[in-house]
Order: sequence, then C-alpha cells, then structure tokens
Amino acid sequence: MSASRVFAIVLAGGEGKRLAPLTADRAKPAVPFAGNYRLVDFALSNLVNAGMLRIAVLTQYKSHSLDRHVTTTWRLSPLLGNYVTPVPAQMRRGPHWFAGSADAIYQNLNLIADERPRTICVFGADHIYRMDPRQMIEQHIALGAGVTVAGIRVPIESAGAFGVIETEPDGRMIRAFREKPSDPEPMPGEPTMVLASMGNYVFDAGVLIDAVTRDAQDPRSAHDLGGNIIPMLVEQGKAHVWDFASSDVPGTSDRDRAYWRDVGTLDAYYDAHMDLISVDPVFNLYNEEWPILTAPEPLPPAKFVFDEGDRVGVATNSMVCAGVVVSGGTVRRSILSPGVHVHSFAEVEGSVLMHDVDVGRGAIVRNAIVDKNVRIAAGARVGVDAEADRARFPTSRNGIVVIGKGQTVEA
Ligand code: ADQ
Repeated sequence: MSASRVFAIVLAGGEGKRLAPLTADRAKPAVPFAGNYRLVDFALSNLVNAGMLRIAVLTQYKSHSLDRHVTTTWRLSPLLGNYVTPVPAQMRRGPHWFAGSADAIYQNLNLIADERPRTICVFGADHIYRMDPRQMIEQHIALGAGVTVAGIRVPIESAGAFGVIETEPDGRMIRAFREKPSDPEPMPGEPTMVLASMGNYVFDAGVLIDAVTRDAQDPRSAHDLGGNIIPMLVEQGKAHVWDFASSDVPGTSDRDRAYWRDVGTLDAYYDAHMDLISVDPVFNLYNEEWPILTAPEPLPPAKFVFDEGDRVGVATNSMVCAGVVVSGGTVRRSILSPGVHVHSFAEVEGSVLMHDVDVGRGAIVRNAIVDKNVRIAAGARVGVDAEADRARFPTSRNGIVVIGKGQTVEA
C-alpha cells in the first residue's frame, strides 16, 4: 500500500502534568526539545519521512503554541491533498472535552469518514526516537491484524508507566495487554524485562471505527486507547505486536536504532538532552537520511567572543543554536537554544537553556532546565546549593532545578 494512502492521527492532547512547570502554558507535545525542536516534531518527522502526507494532529489542552507550531512549520500542500493539520477539540458529540484518547478519535470520526482510508496510524506525540512506520504497516497488513501495537523491551521496574504486552508463543499475537500494571508479567526467558507499548498503533480503519464507537456507549469506560480499546481488541483476537527491535531506519547506528525515550518526566526530559550531547551520542540528530524536521527561525549564526586571560567565550560538549552569543562565559555539556546569551565570567554546565535565556555576568547555572525568556541576574547561583534551590524552584527527583518561563532569578 502506498504510504500516502494511509491516514495518520497524532494524539497531541496530553496535559503532561509531570513535566510541570514546562507545561504550565503549553501542551506537552509543544514543549521545546534540543534547542530547535518541539516534542511533536519527532513523531511527525517519522511519519513524513515515510511519505505519509495526510496527518491530523488532535489537540486540546493549552493548544495555542502547538497549533501555531504545526500550522507554520508542518503545513504541506493542502491543494495537492497533502496536509499536517492541527484539529482542536470541537465538541462535536456534546458539550465536553475529549474524555480520553479513544474519545478524541471518536469525536473526530468525521475526519476518517472524509478520508476513507483502509489503514490508520495513531501515534503518540511525546517520544524521542526514529522509526519507519512503513515496516510496522507492512507487518500489520501481512498478518491481517485489526490493530498492531509497537512494542519495546523496558526494565520491569518501569512497567507501571506503560501498557504491558504479553504475546502468544509466536511472539506476534497479543494474548494480554494490561495498562500500567502493578504486577507486570516479565518476558519469557527475560525476568528483568517487559514488552511495553510505545503508544503507537496501526489500525484497520473499520476495526478502529467500530471499537471507538462501541467504547463510546460504555459508561464504565475511561475511553482510553491503552486502557480500553487495545484490551477490547486483544479479547477479540485482533491485536498483534510489532517489535521495535526489528526497526531499521536509514542512517542509524546500532545504538540509536534502538533509541526510544518517553520524556514524560523532568528527569527523563533532562536525560534525553544529555544523551544528545554525550560525545558519542546515543541519539544522533545529524542523521541526514532520516532527518528530524522543524522550521528553524531566521537568526544570525552563533557567536563566541573574548579570549583574555580567565575571560573566555567557549562552549564544549554542547549544542549551540543560531542566535546564541557566548561572550566571555564558559559553557559545558549544555544545550543553548536560539537567542541565548551568556555573559562574561558566567558558567553554564549540564543545563538545558531554552529560547532567549540571558545568563548575566558571573552567574552560575548548573544541572538546570531553564525555560524561555528567563533572566539570570549577574552573580546569581542556580544548581550550586541544593537546599537554597529547593526553596526557590521546582526540583526534579534527581535534583535538576527547573526555572519556569519568563522569570527573573536574582542574585
Ligand atoms: P500515556 O502516555 O500515559 O500511555 P496518554 O496520557 O493517553 O497515555 O498519552 C498518549 C498520547 O495521547 C500522548 O501523545 C498524549 O499527548 C495524547 N493524549 C492523551 N489524552 C488525549 C486526549 N484527550 N486527546 C488527544 N490526545 C490525547 C500511553 C499508552 C501506554 C503506552 C505509553 C507509551 O496508553 O499503553 O505504554 O503511552 O508512552
């Protein structure tokens, strides 16, 4: 089947409470990542690189910046029948928001009726990875599945954050699917691992329509894909798993082929950035054969100035975006997003600085995530005294300091 005939739905309505304060006024899929990107760019790049050109992005929660990003960056050519379009909650089925991800699809069945696809990809919007969805679709069609769930091995301790899959001995047919179980079943022969759902699904269109319509009539349902729809289809014997370990994407090394991160918590979000800047990166953003796409802003090149004694403008083991000026400051193991300024004698280490952050003269910022437009005053200290930080800022479980959008951090 030609990829361009597959309809794709990207679920982008999640609230992302565990990423607060980064989600205080943006939807989780709109959270900036790696300087130039937003989280949703990863799922969309995977679909578009595979030639899928009819994509609806379902939004609902604080969707303004997400809508703007999708419309300005991802608009293909609607006149040629190609589009990536944000679809806000429209209350088509009564005066309520989407109750869950299955309800989001149910309330948008009109999109599917308009497109009349045979196969529908439903992908989450908040993971960092590369994947060619055509490989999953091929297996789905070859096995005549009702739904195919992308599965990945994860340590059993993290099973409570995922849908956990148990397969028949053939390793493909799903025998049981339990959403976020407290007593997960390990994989056969691998007592420390479970097979987790990646939250990416390929559906036969008729099966999806029937399942979400049926689910909508069930007052006891939470109307959730992982919690309700997949278990329903498993019971009907229609669900298969596609093993992400078999994924093969052009230009990837053995290491980043298997890379997949759910950046649902502040620590996971931070760690995924550190993966990018590690000297031999676990996830390679420079793969031109399967690019992660976005629309960079028209900004001047990054600039590094001063080299006088102890006053140097340098950045090492870091990613530095356009529009950055490091003048007489030192940056190590950090991500500097567009428009960041680091002034003389300032020190930035192990940190993620989002757009237009200004680090004043002599300030220190360590092990921090600093949201857009924050001003760190001259001489201020962040990430130096854990107790003082905890009193002033939200801090992740692993002690990463998070400074919300637009604040001024005084010395
Ligand atoms: P969660 O991520 O916990 O688990 P959920 O919060 O429903 O599930 O988010 C899934 C996707 O749907 C996200 O991209 C989110 O933005 C979006 N979404 C959530 N509610 C929505 C709504 N009402 N309208 C539109 N979009 C919405 C899921 C699966 C698990 C799986 C993990 C993998 O349920 O089985 O293991 O993803 O991370």
